[in-house]
Amino acid sequence: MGYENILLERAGAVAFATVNRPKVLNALNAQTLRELAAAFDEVEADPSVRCLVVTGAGEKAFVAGADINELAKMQPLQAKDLAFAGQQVYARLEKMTKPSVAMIHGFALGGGCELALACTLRTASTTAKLGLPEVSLGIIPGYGGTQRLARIAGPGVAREWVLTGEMFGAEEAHRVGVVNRVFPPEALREGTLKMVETILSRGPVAVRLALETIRRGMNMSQPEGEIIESDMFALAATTADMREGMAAFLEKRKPAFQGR
Ligand code: CO8
Repeated sequence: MGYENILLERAGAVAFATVNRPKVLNALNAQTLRELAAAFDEVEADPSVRCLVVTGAGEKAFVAGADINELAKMQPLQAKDLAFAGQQVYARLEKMTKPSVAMIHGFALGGGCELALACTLRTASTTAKLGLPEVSLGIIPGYGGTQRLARIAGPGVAREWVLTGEMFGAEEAHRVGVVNRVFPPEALREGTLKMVETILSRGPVAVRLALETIRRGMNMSQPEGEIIESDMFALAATTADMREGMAAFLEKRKPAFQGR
């Protein structure tokens, strides 16, 4: 598919999906959300891609939220449909079999913060500002933010962020566990890619199984989650990657994983 509002680029095993509407701080209108959904499908279907980095174009913003020009016109049932449609797009991202990293510089607000929360991991530059300012507009987060923030950082943090609508700097977001790693602006890309390279150097099947196990376990009790874990552990034990990983350790060499 041809994209107008996003850029989808590949560099080796890493794909970059960049929201590209810098004049409106990469605000997400309906078309941009549709394009993101198509990009997630494309990345998932491409066996040469093993990790997705999501980011925003321009100096000022990752994504400053849903496009308020569109939101301002919505009626209640339309609002429900819009929220539901966006939730499906973000669920698509979250359920990908490949890890995703939100690389955040500048503003990540509202639907933009929620986009970052739907990624597997988040890196940020020291200049990043994150938040869920929806209550300032008389609405609440509608792209999964109330649910994901509470799961990632706990209900106390979710209540603080959602009820105050304030913006939080990268260091604070890191302190409460929303952001995994913080870098100076000039080192954000390199630092993010270094983390990605580390993940890519591990057993590919193991990474995929671990990702799925954590995601599925988030929505069930611990004993149920541990059943998934032992099943996935057994599946990992059937792989050539497991034999290679253990042989490499015992032979004191680097593993050459084949992803099977
Ligand atoms: N939507 C539309 N346009 C936007 C948005 C946005 N979210 N954010 C910024 N813009 C536009 C501005 O209107 C401005 O356009 P113009 O140049 O034509 O006036 C341009 O981007 C630059 O922005 P500013 O001049 O405002 O830049 P500042 O540096 O002064 O301020 C801020 C930056 C603080 C980020 C400010 O732009 C701002 O507060 N933006 C809105 C942030 C916000 O409230 N985001 C949440 C939106 S609601 C949401 O995301 C809900 C998600 C769930 C929806 C579920 C159902 C549909």
